[in-house]
Amino acid sequence: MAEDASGENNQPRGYVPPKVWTWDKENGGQFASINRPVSGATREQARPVGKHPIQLYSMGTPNGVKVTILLEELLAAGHSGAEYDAWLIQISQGDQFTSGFVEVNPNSKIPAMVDHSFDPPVHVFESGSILFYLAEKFGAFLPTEHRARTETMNWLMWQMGSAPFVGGGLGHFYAYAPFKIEYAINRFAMETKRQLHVLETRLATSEYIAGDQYTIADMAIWPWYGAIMRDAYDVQEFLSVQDYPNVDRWVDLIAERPAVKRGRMVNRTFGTPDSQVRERHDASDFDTIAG
Ligand SMILES: N[C@@H](CCC(=O)N[C@@H](CS)C(=O)NCC(=O)O)C(=O)O
Repeated sequence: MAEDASGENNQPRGYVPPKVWTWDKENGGQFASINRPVSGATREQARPVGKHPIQLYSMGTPNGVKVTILLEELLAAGHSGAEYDAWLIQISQGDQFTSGFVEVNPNSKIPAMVDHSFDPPVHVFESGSILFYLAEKFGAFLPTEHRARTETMNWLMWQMGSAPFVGGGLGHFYAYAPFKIEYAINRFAMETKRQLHVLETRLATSEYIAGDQYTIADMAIWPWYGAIMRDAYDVQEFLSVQDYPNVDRWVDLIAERPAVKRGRMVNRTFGTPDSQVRERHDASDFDTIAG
């Protein structure tokens, strides 16, 4: 750590990190009140279980939508075993800290999934792991040919490692932090633009992320970078997103898919009422909302 005993150059001015950090106050940022420096359940509550083997516990954020897009794509491709119940986990109300959720994901983040077609049921957490699990289970959206499969996994892992700089970095400091910190915003704006340029370069020579096939890599990357290109954090002008025409082309290409349109609606808690299927237990739940 750079030394500045007086804290004169720090923000806020005069702040010097103590020798040992203690949890003595909330940081004031949006969502601050639900976070704690320890893991584990804060209240006893069993998870609901519906009629299908696949039980999803999630919310319609970019990380949640990755999985509902894949499930809807699997169903559209005729994999009827991918029928699922999607239960809403309201993270602003701390549902991710209920005992039933923590049993599945000790990290208390959506999405989490349980596959009841095994005894005992299989617990799956981390969106990338869920995408890989389902793609393997149904033999879909993950190429079997060595190079194409490796390329898909490269980009899937790229997304898992990169998007936290966008959401937890730029999104947090540009939109959610209680005050604007130039240093933090510059650092994460630079990184987000660098990542968009990585995608721009790739998509200049490739129709989809991993090559000429639509894969779980597209499903992982689109919810985050599609949102950054279109409406997330009100940051589009700030980032000059018009500088990424190939990303723009690909964002529309994915957005037009009927299964993507359905997947985006599941566990959604914002937007117009007719865009929200808060819980999904049957394909007809989309008709109810449309009607
Ligand atoms: N790496 C995880 C990230 C999941 C994640 O950050 N989920 C957020 C919503 S998008 C969450 O559950 N936040 C609740 C909390 O932080 O308490 C994944 O991809 O599954």
